[in-house]
Amino acid sequence: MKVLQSSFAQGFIKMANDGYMQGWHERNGGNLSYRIKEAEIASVAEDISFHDKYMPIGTTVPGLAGEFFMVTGSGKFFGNCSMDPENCCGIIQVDDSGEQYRTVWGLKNGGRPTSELPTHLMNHEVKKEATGGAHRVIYHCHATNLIALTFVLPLEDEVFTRELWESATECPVVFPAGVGVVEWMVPGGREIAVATSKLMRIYDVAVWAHHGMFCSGETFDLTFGLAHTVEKAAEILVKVRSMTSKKQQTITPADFRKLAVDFGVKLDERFLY
Ligand code: 2HA
Ligand code: ZN
Repeated sequence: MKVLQSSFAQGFIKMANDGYMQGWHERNGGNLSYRIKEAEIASVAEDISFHDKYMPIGTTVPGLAGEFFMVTGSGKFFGNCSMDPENCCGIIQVDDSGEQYRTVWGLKNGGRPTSELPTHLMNHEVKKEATGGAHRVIYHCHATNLIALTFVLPLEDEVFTRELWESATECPVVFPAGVGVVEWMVPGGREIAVATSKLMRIYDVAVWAHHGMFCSGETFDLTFGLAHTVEKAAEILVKVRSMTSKKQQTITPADFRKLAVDFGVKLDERFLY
């Protein structure tokens, strides 16, 4: 089978387009990666070529040795992924040392994987271990309202988690572990990758101050839905704060504890201050 006939590639491209339609991917903003299953890569073997040379990842991910990833390309526009997937997206393989990758499909005309490859792969490595291999999708988007909040809320996990949870009842059910916050850092390198993957050990969402968010999940639907839920809550909070500096009423810590019992989720008391 050709890569573009596979359900994983079609799901990848649909998610990129869904994010674009939300307005979270201006120009070349954002990036997406998917850790491909063994059976999936075997099913597209006829379309894979091992002729490209290995390039440095920019960090070391020994836990991902030999794994294949579908990724968006550096400088490529999410809005073009569905129209021109072989140029805008690619499949890469990590080498046995976890220090290099090679392109085995797509990224035509000398394209390279996303500039955030170190963060994507370090997140994948952490999540693969933390979820027993269940998480396969890492998604970075420039969600407008969440970015706006990073200018007005203290950059603390406890504050972002609690404010987002209060903004929509479903939030603590969708991201019961909460969200982590990375202070402003230069994007694209190893340092921000280390800071982000540290948070990803605990959370499925990491906020990048004045930049965007990273989400991790099992499937394209769940990962996109997670980003969508976080951004919807952020939008509600932006509207509330635009109307008033003081909430008349809200969801209280006691309410969250009741919700946790009924929905069978564990909410860390750290967020129920
Ligand atoms: O341009 O979003 O963080 C891609 C990015 C970098
Ligand atoms: Zn970005």
